[in-house]
Amino acid sequence: MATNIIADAHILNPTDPNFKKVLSFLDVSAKTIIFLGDTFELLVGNSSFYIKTYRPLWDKVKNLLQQGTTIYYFEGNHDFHLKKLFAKLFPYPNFILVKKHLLLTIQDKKYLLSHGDELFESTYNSLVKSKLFYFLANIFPYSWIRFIYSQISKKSYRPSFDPNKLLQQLSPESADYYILGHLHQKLSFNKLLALPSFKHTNTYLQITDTPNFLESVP
Ligand SMILES: [Mn+2]
Repeated sequence: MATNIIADAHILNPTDPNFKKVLSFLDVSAKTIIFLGDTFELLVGNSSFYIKTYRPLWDKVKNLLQQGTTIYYFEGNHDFHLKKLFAKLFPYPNFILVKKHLLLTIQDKKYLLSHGDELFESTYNSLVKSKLFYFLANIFPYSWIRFIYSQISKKSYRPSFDPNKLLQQLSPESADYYILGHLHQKLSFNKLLALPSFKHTNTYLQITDTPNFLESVP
């Protein structure tokens, strides 16, 4: 059975057509589902606003977890500090929150997965992912988070990159494939695979014995 991965869905709000696409993606049968970061345009901290707003998605994920699907949720640079929120929503051992990267073995091959933002130095990233901001994110009302976010997030889209350099940065961890999101661009370069943004392409990566890009969600 397959492992299905999406990256950069950037769900804006529950009326975003993209929200429905993510729900349909969850209908594709899989043993393991991986959200590889930036699933939401903004999901930071533990606000009950998120629980109400995205209820259909949480219900679907919960159902899958109860049926035995393994779900990994990688934090990106738009969705992070989610430990408390997800501990509340998904108290299941087969729900795994990943803050940076993870080495997974799938059908005897080693995959190093990361949203990818950790490979790019950014003051924005180190600031908002700091412990201080984690603390603030969990006590501030949602409207404050949104305001702060709008002030500091502007630079965080579509980084320019050199695939050789990325591979060099990743290579200390040995793997058969390195899988990233964040670049918003489909890339297949030696062992490096980057997912295009799900938001713009409806594309996901399916791993069976090898990884394959699948171009649409039913
Ligand atoms: Mn990103």
